[in-house]
Amino acid sequence: METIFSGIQPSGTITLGNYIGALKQFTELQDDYNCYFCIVDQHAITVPQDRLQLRKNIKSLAALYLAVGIDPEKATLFIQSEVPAHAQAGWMLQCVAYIGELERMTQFKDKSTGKEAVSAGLLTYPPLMAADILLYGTNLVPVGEDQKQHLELTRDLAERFNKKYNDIFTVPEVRIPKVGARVMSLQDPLRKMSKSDPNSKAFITLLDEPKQIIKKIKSAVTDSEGIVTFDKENKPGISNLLSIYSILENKTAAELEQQYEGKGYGDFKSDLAEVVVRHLEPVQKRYYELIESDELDRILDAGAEKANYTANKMLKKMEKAMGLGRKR
Ligand code: ATP
Ligand code: LTN
Repeated sequence: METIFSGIQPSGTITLGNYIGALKQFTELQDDYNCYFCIVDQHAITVPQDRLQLRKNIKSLAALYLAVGIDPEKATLFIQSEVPAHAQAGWMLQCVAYIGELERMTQFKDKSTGKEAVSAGLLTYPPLMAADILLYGTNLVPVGEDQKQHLELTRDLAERFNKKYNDIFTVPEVRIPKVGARVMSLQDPLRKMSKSDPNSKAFITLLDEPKQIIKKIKSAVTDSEGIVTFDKENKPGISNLLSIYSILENKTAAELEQQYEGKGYGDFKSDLAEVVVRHLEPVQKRYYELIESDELDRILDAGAEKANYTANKMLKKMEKAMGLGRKR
């Protein structure tokens, strides 16, 4: 069986964007691959986090992974900081990466522009991500569109290491969904929906209450034309809402355009809100059962044990290839 690895930052409650771009793929792939799904808390601290909130977000993200359908019998679910090999391998890969290529990463540019203090970790984020992936001999990495560039860098680092030291890494492929790879902000449809957006009206989280969902969708920015058609260039707002609807209900944009012919944005938005609420209802029910139970800790303990075992084997190979430590 081939191996899959992917990670999500516990930097807030996950959004419909994370679900559609990433998590939905995870649940579809877990039957056919040996899967590792990670809560990348060390990546989250590349920008300031509140300690207590971070703790809460980590547990909450673990419960959400399970609530959307990740099965711990099939996939390994674990917390990055509980597998020290990630940080160790991340350091080694920092020494393989060039500053110039890290500075070219658009996520770095987006998150650092205009900030007074930018952590060094924000710059060296991608080698840690590469470590996450390469430690498990990963073949495939399911992510949203925004991570494509990081994946290309991961492949470059793997190839560079293999050539320079020893041929130990599998060079992973990226898997980006055909539709929904980039769900846009509800307030600015030219920017991606992001769970750490300071404006909470810009995103819908998987834990939003029906009333909030209805309000956020109603106030989503569209255009003044009032015709429900898919035109990403000229009508990015309504096109984004159409994409969300289309993915959740498994209908094409053309089918939806037909369904809403002659109707305005008001009708379309209230139906979309109903669709979102209906999809999230069972997820939230399962989430609140899990978050109160001991089951979650048991699953994360077992996940960390399994991940440590696999990751340490690759870490030893990396150390040997680079000549670290003593000969054993
Ligand atoms: P942050 O706001 O803290 O940067 P984020 O919401 O961008 O977080 P991540 O934790 O960085 O989310 O990403 C988790 C996964 O969700 C990744 O695979 C990423 O590509 C995907 N993803 C994030 N935002 C979107 C989006 N708007 N549309 C589709 N996929 C997305
Ligand atoms: N960089 C990703 C999160 C992430 C990840 C990973 C994704 C960290 N490590 C390994 C896939 C594989 C992000 O910001 N979305």
